[in-house]
Amino acid sequence: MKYNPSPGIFIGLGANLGDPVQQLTDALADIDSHADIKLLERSHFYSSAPMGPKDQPNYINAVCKVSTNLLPIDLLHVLQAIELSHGRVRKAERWGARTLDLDLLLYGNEYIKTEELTVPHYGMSGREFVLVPLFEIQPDLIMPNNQPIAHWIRECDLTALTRLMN
Ligand code: ROI
Repeated sequence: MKYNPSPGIFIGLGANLGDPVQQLTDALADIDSHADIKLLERSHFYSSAPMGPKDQPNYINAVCKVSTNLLPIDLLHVLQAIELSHGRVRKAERWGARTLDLDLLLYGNEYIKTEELTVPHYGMSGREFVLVPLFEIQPDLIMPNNQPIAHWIRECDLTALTRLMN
């Protein structure tokens, strides 16, 4: 079913190890320099308290909007390659700290559920560090349950989220 009248392809970025601002900056440059991907928009960077285990540094988060002729699974593989090139090590620990996390949030109006990929990304609802930057670049977004993104943000705790200047 079509839920979004102005569909786009959105990627969530997050990091909390090393130099997170630099990692996000480099990741955006990598995304944009890929032959099959064009970076259309990016949000500000946000500092956010960790969701999950609290014994880890705050995260830097952002969202970007791209256009691409890659299929969702191929886009995912590009994002995973960029994660690895930035030193991401896939650890057994769930919800642990990471040098770079790139999540395919939305791919137009597509619903995908395979072993490798779930789109819309399962971790959007209730996550202010995803929804607020997404709202910044696409305030008219209609979410998969047909509610405006502003409704989803109303359900979030925004107290531990700070917009950075870059
Ligand atoms: N918490 C925040 N604030 N930002 C993230 O990007 C993030 N990513 C994760 C978990 C560990 C769930 N917590 C997070 O994967």
